[in-house]
Amino acid sequence: MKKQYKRILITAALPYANGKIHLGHLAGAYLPADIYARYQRAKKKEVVFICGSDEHGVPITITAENEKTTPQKIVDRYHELNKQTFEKFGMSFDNYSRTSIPLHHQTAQEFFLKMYNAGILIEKKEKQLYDEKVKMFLPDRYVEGTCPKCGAEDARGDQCEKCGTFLSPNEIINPRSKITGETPVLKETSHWYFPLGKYQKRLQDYIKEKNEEDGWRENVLKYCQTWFNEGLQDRAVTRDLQWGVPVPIAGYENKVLYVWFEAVLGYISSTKEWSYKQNHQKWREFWLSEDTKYVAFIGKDNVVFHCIVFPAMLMAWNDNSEDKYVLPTNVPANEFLNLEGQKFSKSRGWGLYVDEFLEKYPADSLRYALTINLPEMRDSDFYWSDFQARHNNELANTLGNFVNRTLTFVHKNYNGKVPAIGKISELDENFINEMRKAPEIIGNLIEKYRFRDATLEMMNLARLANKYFNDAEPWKTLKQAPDRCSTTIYLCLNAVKALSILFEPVLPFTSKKIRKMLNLKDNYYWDDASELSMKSGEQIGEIEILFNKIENEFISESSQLMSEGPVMTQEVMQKQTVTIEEFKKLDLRVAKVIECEKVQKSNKLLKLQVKIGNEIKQLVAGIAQHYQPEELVGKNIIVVKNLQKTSIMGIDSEGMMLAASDQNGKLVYITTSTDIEDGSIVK
Ligand code: B3M
Ligand code: ZN
Repeated sequence: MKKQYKRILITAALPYANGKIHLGHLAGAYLPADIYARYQRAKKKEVVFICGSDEHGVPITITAENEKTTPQKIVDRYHELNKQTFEKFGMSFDNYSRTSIPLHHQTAQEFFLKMYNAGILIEKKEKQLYDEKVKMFLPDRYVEGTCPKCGAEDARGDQCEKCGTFLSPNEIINPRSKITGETPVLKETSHWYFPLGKYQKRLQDYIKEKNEEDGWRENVLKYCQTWFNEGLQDRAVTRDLQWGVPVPIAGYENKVLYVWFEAVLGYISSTKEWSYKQNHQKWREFWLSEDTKYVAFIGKDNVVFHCIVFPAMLMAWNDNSEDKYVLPTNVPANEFLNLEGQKFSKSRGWGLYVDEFLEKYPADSLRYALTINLPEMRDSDFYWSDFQARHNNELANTLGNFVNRTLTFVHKNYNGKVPAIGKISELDENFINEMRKAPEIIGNLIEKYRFRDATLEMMNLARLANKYFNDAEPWKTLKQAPDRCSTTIYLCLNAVKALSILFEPVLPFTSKKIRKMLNLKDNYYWDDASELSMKSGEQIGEIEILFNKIENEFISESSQLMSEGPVMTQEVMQKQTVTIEEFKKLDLRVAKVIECEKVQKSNKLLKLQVKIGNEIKQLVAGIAQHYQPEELVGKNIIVVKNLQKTSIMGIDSEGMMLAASDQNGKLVYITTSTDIEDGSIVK
């Protein structure tokens, strides 16, 4: 028997406030969490949906050092920015907090002290890496070097990005200080450890029980099993750092709590903040009750912290307190979203920032394209061409078209009033049945965290509705059989209403527009989607176009931005150090432009034929706003000759020309100071 819960607590991973939100973040944790929250609200469940900025830890201080500013400035900037981006994207958080607030510090310290006073924590003296130049210990990402597992040369002290292995700085081979590049020395320090191993059996039982109850994802279970197989180890919960939550005991004045120890507690402090803002104590009902279903949405890289570390911390608290915290009922972690076949990577400058994306395209189109393609079982990809096709063929041509043709028909032939329902034919009956079933089918998929499939079903209903409209041919029956016609249109209007409800979790902005067009309130119940509840004789609202087509040219220019270096490189961003071997992989050459012309239908692109020694190559470059084609002919430029071939607006590009923006924003090509023969190697 499925347990019946009184309320639902939903959390989404707290993003580090050291950078902007990109598409990978959305697909990992935020979009699924929002769909789930919106659906549960429509089911009239008592829901609280919690998030906030993770403002501590080495990722923040390193960003501050790179940008020569303070951690406070960094977190202030990104907290605001990310909060606004989430709003524009339609995230319906009940509270978006930050871990730098005093309430969070208190909450985290209270947890630490509870464990400390109960004698759970163990103090250990040990040698850790230390940078003598800046007189500082080097925890986590302050160390870089060779990965002991896969040999990658740029592994970070906390994790190797290449093979995903979690590491500790002492395991890194040939360690370097991230601050000075120097080889660190070993120096003694002391820290408090949480004995995770002691909880292993209970954690395994806990996951087994919750999996039986709520069906955990296979991939999540697999990650946990790997940890259990290796045997859980003691984990340090303090760090030699200045930035963070101070360790509240004597002798530890210069240390802070490990960011992962306190960040997960940010869910609790953010819920408290939500409560206190409204003068109630509801956070207690949500967190300290067995009647709460707690669902924690995260990306796969955070599984161990949410399925193992956090539950163990809550167990430790619960063993020593009257107040007992609820443990996650499920942790539906997603795999990664890649971009055009490559991993998102801040350090490599490959990614798409959400705020920049939303300046060009509607949030709902992005929500739809991402949801239909969520990495629920395995990694998936965002492709521009897919985004365009989803928007044009599904949102505009299927959903938008059905809503538009129905409402236009009502305005034109029924004075904008809901017509009456007459006798039901077999065709009508079948359509009514499909509408009846949809809320439950879609709802069940959402309850099972299968958001892709749920969205397919939503769009199927829109397809079916279009087919019904076609088969019923109201434009013919209008004169020949008016009663048939009004029944058809009455049912279509109910289908439009159903779609406004069922699509709302994925397309909240569109749903709102549809409801306005129908003159309906935004407050509804999910199951109303299956009722024929439109009232005959009532006036509907004005028609608005839901989705304008995205033209090829527009999308090509967006993807052009990426193929020349993604949108995110416009930001001041510290690029990762490369080795000389890595640099040598680039085949940079002097090339002579022999032909140059504008790319048709684009105002940004030029097509060039360049001569590199005895080879001719074709390049497409985004510099049409900066040069007339004839200005480039005969010039020597520098090109990356061995760049993977790509197609831009259907034209092959076999390399890349180098250019730099001047102080006026003009993109100028790079050349040599004397006229060198084309084909010469640039080194
Ligand atoms: N800030 C890591 C991340 O942004 C971390 C999540 C914290 S959840 C409590 O991926
Ligand atoms: Zn590795």
